[in-house]
Amino acid sequence: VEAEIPDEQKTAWKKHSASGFKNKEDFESAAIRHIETTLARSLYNCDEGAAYGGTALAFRDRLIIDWNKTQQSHTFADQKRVYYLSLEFLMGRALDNAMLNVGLKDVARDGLADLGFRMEDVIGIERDAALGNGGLGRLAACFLDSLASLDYPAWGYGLRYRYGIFKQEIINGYQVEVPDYWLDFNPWEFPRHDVTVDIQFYGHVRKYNDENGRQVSVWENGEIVTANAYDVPIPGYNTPTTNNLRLWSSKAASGEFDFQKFNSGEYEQSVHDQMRAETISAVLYPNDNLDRGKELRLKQQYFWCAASLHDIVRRFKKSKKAWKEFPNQIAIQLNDTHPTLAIPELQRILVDEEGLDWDTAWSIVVNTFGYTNHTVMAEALEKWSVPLIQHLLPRHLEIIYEINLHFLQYVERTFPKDRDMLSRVSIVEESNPKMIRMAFLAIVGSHKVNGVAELHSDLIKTTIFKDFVKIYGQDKFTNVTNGITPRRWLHQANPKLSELIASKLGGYDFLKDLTLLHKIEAYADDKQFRKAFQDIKYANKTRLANYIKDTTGVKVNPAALFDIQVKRIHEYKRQQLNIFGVIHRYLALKAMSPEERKKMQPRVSIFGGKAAPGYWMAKCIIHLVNEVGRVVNNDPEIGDALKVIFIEDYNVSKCEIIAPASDISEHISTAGTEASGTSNMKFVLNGGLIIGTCDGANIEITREIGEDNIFLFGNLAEDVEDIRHQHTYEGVLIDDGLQKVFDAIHNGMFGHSDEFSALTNTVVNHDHWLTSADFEAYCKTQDSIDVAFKDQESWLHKTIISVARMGFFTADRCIEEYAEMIWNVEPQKMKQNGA
Ligand code: CR6
Repeated sequence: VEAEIPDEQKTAWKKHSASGFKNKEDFESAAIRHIETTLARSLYNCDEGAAYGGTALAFRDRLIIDWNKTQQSHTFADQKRVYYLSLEFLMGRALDNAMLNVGLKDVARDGLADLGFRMEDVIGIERDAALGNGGLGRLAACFLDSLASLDYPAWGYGLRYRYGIFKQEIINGYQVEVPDYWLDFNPWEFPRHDVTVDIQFYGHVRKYNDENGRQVSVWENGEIVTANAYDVPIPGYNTPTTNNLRLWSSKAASGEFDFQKFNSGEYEQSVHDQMRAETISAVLYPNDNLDRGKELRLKQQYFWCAASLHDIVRRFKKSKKAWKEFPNQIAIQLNDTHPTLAIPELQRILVDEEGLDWDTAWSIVVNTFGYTNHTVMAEALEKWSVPLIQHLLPRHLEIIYEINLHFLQYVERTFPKDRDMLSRVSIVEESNPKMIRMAFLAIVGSHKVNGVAELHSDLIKTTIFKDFVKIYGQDKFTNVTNGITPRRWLHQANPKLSELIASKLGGYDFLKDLTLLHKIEAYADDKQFRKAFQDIKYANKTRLANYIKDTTGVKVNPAALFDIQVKRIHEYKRQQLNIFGVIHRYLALKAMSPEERKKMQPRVSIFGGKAAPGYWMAKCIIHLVNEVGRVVNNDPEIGDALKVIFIEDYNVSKCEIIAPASDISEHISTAGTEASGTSNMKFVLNGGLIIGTCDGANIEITREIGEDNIFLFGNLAEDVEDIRHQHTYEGVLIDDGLQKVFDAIHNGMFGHSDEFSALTNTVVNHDHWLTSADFEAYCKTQDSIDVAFKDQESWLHKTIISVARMGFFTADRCIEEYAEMIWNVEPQKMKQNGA
């Protein structure tokens, strides 16, 4: 292609070809140009918002230059690419990350200072890109950062929701949801009006025999919606590699905006059609670990899968390679079962549109896909009703049935004596209505299935997917323990700690090889290092204390023990255990003499997290936390001994302030329910310790950092089922301490007790989440934390050792494991000049 371009053209082009700024002067010139022209502001009306806009646009220009070079280089190299399909990408803010990854934050800081702005204020203007619910979406964002940082040729594919996760307001102690219209000004996306895909829904399947007598299926007469691409550049750290996150937005197909109707006065109807099409990508479903089976959600899933696959296939076809090369060129990872329709969709493209025979097509499909499972909880496992799929995607339903038929025939041949096996593993559940089990379809259509922490990966093999291990063997199932990007979660969120580590390690190499952290273990007993480490923690706690003062009006003492639980509110995550424990502590403090109280370790209990709008119990928990805070924080007897804070609207950018400020963080899910958890990793990496159950990645964190450095408690996963059985047959035994907490609630200590009866009743009636069974151990462990915290020297020793041993939990390690075990892809390094 290059040879075809005349030299004069090349010269003219190269003379003016954009190059990114590298110094302060050029940054200022780029920012001011954008402020004056793109934003139409001047010296006299440039506020912080405009300063942010100019800075962001200057950096976007830089990223786009590297983005173009990366895409060119990947196309020329013509090697295998990874596509990460995720309905959620919880990116948070982009500016700080972009500045750090391209290594120009200091340049921008100086430039902004010249223009009269403080870097922190400018960064604070940006709205979070909150296109996710919790861990699953944030994991996808961390993976994109690692893929780019390690130079893997990789794209993310997602939906461009007009509304991300709702904004949470707390009004009179209750959660109120407010829409998050985040696209007002988003300099980080590039609309690609030329990249569109028409997506079909509904319609019917027509069959005929072609000239060779082969039966052909055509899916026709459906409703068409157009998918429009928006590209978000993903810069790697300290590398020119800049990958792409492609988000699809829905709009009415141009042919569909019916000019007939328009002209004949049915203007309203034609606008209505337009709006209906746009509804598909309008909102992110706000449920975490819960499947609700809504038709619009299925439409979202197909719309996004079909658009992404069309794009991937289009790119592959340009290479003119044979179809059997498809899995050697392309790896597609399914982030949970949300993109499972990509499996029958690729089969449909290969068989119906490209004319491959079923078996050839199917082997391409299976070798292309990998599936990551993120939960064992029944209520989160996706199922779609057969009548719904029949209506919306008639051809896909046929294909799913045929996939199932081939699969069941294989199972029958392999296990001729086990009749029950067939109904247990069938992709179609014989219920009324019949349901498609998406996880089963995902397993059958993928060559590898992985869980996200060791315990979780073991559990899926022994519980929900047990039969599939028998059918396919152990090798199809594997584990990739989750990780986090140290760029955002150490360097960006905790620059002072990053700097301290770099000062001992002789540079920032650890940000790309986190195992290098082990070298700071040598400083765990170094007086000066300890002092510096402690001062950083104190400064981070002060920063959070100031934030709390500004947003809630409550003054907390940074010298107190900061005990933090921030994550989605969910019964299985057991914020109720935490708040009942807080009440228990409050009652104990009230029963003491002032002298005794003075001797107690002061504590600030901090909560944060959103409840799904339809999740009543989770909302009750939020309300109780706020009511307890109201009472405790205003109790003059208590003073600094205990404060209870609920941080409103927890999100990624708030986590960046919160994670560096913990002494203790809580990861206390009922054993066997939290697949991995990733905030546990963020807190320890930032010099905090954990109170936790033997669940998810807590177990591996313990193995890495040592049992002495974590506060574990509670029943084990293997005993949970037995205890639940006991509850059913013998009733729930309510712990004495917990009973006192319930009495206080019932006596109205925290307002109208009716408001909380659902919360206490569920413990008394079933206690499915073992709140009572684990209560005593939880409180005792909290007491032991008070004692341990008093010995600050030993506490510092524990925290430093823990940081030093967190190397394993980098998302870079995850990506390398996926690349080797599942994708079989290699990095593609560009030269520093991007050639
Ligand atoms: N809710 C798990 O619950 C895990 C993440 C990412 C979750 C959590 O333990 O760390 O995925 N599962 O693997 C789902 O979303 C289904 C989550 O974030």
